[in-house]
Amino acid sequence: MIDTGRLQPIVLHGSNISYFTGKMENYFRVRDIPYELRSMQFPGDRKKLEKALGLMQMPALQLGDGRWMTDTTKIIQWFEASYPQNGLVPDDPVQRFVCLLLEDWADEWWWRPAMHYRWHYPEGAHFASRHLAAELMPHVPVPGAIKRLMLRIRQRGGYTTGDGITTKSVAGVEDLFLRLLGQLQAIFSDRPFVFGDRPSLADIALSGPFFRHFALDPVPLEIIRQRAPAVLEWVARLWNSRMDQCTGEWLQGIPDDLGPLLDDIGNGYLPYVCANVDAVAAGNSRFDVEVGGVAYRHARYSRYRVWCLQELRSHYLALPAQAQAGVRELLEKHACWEPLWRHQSLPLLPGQEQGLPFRGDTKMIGVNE
Ligand SMILES: N[C@@H](CCC(=O)N[C@@H](CS)C(=O)NCC(=O)O)C(=O)O
Repeated sequence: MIDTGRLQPIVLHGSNISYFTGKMENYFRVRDIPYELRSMQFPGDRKKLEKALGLMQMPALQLGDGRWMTDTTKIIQWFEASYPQNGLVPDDPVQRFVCLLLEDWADEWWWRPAMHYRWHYPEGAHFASRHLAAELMPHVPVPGAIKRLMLRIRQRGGYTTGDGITTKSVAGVEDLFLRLLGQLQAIFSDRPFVFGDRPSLADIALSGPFFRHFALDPVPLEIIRQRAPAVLEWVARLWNSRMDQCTGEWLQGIPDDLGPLLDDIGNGYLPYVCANVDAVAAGNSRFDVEVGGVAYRHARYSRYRVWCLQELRSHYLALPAQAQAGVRELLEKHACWEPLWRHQSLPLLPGQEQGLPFRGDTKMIGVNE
């Protein structure tokens, strides 16, 4: 177990069916860092977190010395820098970059399909609205049926139909998920984790969409059972893994079966990120974009994702020259290079997100802002 005594007690405020809370829990378990999960309570926690962190998003972490933290990506980077032994980011610089790219993609691109499966289908919306109303809003003095309805309207309006998905694009969004399952089924039939015999940050990031969404919500869970049982095994394997007990090694190089994931990043995710940059630069809080054969209408812009692109560029620029050449070749092969650098300058706010993980400036998607 890592000796985090000076940081204890670590309290993770979130929900036990939340995407990013689930990612953080997988991280703490794999690194064997003790934590207590506490359900956020609304509306009270909103004001408290806005004051402490500058914004309210889930999860929020409180350290024993009273400091609050936000943003799983930066929180994990902070813990990894504080406890570098047996870390989750491979030493090989090319693998390291790919690992960070996969993290960003798992965080940002799979959010929408995960929310779609949860809130579009009555069985998902019924389960999740009941659960969240009871977990997060037990003291709100309105009837349960109203709370559940409010949650459904908020989540759909914020993250599914309100974030670009139309009746015409549902089939395309679901095809993305089916394709991902095929790709991951091949990977996890070959080896236990994305980069070999030990978990990496890429596995932790993929636990965001999978642990509390795809492998929990009724509709996608049944699809996984039927089509991708090796993925279901991986979800449980990761949850039950402890880095300190892992004797396995990471692979050498980038395995060929990661190629299809990179192709999808280059043809779907990064072109979407570029369209988001255009929208932010133009001050359009909504935009239309067609990527990877799926048309999104009135997607919400995200200032946070402009910063994510900047982060990916910084990770690349921080690589040693020889590794930069190798990464560039790989990214070019999978259509990722051009969109990564398409915009010469990025429309960031002054000092945007420089306070992370102790203070945030923008939410991933500014619903209700
Ligand atoms: N980049 C953030 C994203 C966190 C996030 O967006 N969490 C969702 C819930 S899982 C949220 O708080 N959404 C804000 C809202 O619904 O108001 C992270 O990595 O922690």
